[in-house]
Amino acid sequence: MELKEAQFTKDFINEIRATYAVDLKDTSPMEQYMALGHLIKRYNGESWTDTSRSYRKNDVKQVYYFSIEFLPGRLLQSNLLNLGITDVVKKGLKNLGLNFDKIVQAEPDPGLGNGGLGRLAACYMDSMASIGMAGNGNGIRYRYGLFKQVFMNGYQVELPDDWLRNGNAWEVRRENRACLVRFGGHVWLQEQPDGSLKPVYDHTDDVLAVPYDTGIIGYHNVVTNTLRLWSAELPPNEEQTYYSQEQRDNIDEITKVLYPDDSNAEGRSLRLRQEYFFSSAGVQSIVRHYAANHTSFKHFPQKVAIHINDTHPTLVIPELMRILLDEYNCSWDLAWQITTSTMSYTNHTIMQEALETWPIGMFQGLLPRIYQIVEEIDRRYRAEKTPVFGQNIVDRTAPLGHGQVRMAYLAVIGSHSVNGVAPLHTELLKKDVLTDLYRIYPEKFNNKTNGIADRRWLEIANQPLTKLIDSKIGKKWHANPKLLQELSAYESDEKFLQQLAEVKKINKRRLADYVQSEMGITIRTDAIFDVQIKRLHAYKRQVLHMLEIIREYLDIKRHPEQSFIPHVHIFGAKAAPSYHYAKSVIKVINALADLVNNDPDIGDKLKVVFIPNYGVSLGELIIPAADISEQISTASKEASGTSNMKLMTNGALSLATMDGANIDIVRAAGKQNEYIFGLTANDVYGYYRRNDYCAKSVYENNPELQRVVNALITNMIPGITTEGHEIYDSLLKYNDEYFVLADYAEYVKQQEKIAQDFQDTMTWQRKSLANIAASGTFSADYSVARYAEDIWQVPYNRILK
Ligand code: GFP
Repeated sequence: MELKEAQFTKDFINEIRATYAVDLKDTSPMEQYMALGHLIKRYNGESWTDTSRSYRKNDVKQVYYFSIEFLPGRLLQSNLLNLGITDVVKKGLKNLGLNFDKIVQAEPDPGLGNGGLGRLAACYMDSMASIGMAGNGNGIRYRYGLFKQVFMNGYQVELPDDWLRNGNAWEVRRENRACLVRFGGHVWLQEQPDGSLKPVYDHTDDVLAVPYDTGIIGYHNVVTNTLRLWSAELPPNEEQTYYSQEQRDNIDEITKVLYPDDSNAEGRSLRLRQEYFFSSAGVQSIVRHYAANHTSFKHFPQKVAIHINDTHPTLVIPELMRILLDEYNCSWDLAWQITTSTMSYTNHTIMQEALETWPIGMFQGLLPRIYQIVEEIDRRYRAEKTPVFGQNIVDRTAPLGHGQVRMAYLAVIGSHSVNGVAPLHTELLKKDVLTDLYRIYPEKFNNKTNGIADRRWLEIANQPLTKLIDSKIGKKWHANPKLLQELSAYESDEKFLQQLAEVKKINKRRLADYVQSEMGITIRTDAIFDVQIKRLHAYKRQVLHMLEIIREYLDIKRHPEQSFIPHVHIFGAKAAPSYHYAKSVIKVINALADLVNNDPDIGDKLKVVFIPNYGVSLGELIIPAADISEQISTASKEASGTSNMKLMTNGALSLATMDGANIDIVRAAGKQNEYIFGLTANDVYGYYRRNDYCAKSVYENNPELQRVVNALITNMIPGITTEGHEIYDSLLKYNDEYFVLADYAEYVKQQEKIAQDFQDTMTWQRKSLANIAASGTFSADYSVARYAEDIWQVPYNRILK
């Protein structure tokens, strides 16, 4: 958009006065941020209105991306960037004597997700708008985001994340679009005069779903899509119904807090209510919008695509069936044909724990009408498929089985497309996790490799690198990130490689300053910054990284005279509150950090930094500073990974197993530019087949490994007791479920190679450049373009091949 500095400063001062009734000099950064947010929202109002109007007027097919998590990160900078007004606003604020960075920091970072799943959804929202595609998000407006993580005595403590305390500058509450969602009660089918059956509901608990919309601004293209987050409230009280405190609390808790754990059984009924709540509200609003402009539902799938991001929103399938059957009198066959043509599903994990199932009793009690529909889907599925595929396979795959509603199976059966998120993952879905359903519906399965919002991870997070790249290849790559490939031409340009090294230094300095001021730890910027940032989970193997730190520590202690390339190990990770083992890992790493960082024999050769409260904003600080990207999951377990892509695009070299999208990164950037080690997925499956993995014998045959692992149970690491034993036992007593010991020796070898190679700056920077240049292919712009072409069948404007 066009904006003159004088106009901006005038508008900004007026906004401050109108909102806070004070002079600029008396405002806090939070107030300045809020005023700026309101102003930008107002500037963009016309384009948001125009986008919605044009979708309606041209009857454009729209995608609705349903996700129980969205991790959008702070929006101020990305909105300025996408509107093309960053410089004017920065200059204007500077001339008013304000500190732009402080204003940026004042924005709360909405933690409406646990990890990669939620961040992917947010990257896709940005890219859908940026390639000019009609793509909307549907999710939950959690009153409290994922907990704020602090460490007390090295233990993770969870504090509430009150992100809405000062209001939310970007959202619009749309009470006039609210709808009712029904839970519980009784339902029966009553015969109508025309012979049809209609459900009659009795004693239901109704909840009002109120949407809050946030405009998702496209990159330099005047498109603004909508992210719609639903909030649960008391229904309008026309009959003066009395609500007890318990009833109020029951409604309130539906959208109170992000369910922070996908591995335990607690709060499962609440989780199911959350899932139906936003699925139902979202589908109701889509159908209402469609019905306002069309008389027949026959062509619904030509106008609407609904995407199920992981199993959580699977109930959009029976919910759309319910609306078509009960409210629009469609026949079952027509409703089913419409529903399956509209729905598509992405699976994000092969971990059994995340394939949701619900006990039938609980499901039926909470959602009686939806259960009837799922039962009928199940009955028809069995009737149709048993004669062709036989009883066994159908029993194994039907939506209902073993007393459970099986969400992943329902999602596959009710969708026309099922995709994994990296080639290996999709293959494993076909061969293992969903293999029976693949036999029945081979045509539904396809791969869509994940992608990232490059512009956030480079242009916002890494401005020094962006400037350097622009100075060489211009700015066209901002809209078409594959053009980063043009950087390859500079691989022998020593001056450029030197500049690349300087950029990395600047980013490392920025992170080092943060670590100094927030954690009181001094780290040297000429050390290797070795970064592992992701959810804490046993399969992601933070423990392997921990063992490496112990090894380096013991090495320096035993050979203090030997030269040692300084190494800083940087972690960012939250553990689900009830995931005991993950919390023990955090405690041990923190205890190890205390030991290492304060040992005078170690000095500044080795440092360990576990930065608390990892999230999108901290990612923006850490990623540009990384030399090494730790992607060390047990092969076959990480569906794709996306931090691997963000780190690559910022010039980090991957220390990685051949898992998820690491494989594709290696293919794109060249194996010689990464550090690859460990078992392959085939090796892991071989162990499963033969059942012959013996962690103990690996341990017994490697004296160095013994020393390292034993450190967990001797008193070497002060301040830990049971935690060290717990990890030790997981490795030896319980036979190392994630093959940490099997991969240890090769991992160490690669770490030693890294230390060696790091000393040759030119060669290192050449490898780093190869990663940056090859990273454009992992832009989410291309990923969503592939979804648009192959799955959703929706048009988009920007040409992307
Ligand atoms: C999950 C998977 C990752 C995958 C993302 C997005 O993320 O491999 O990249 O979903 O598809 F595990 P996490 O919740 O584990 O971060």
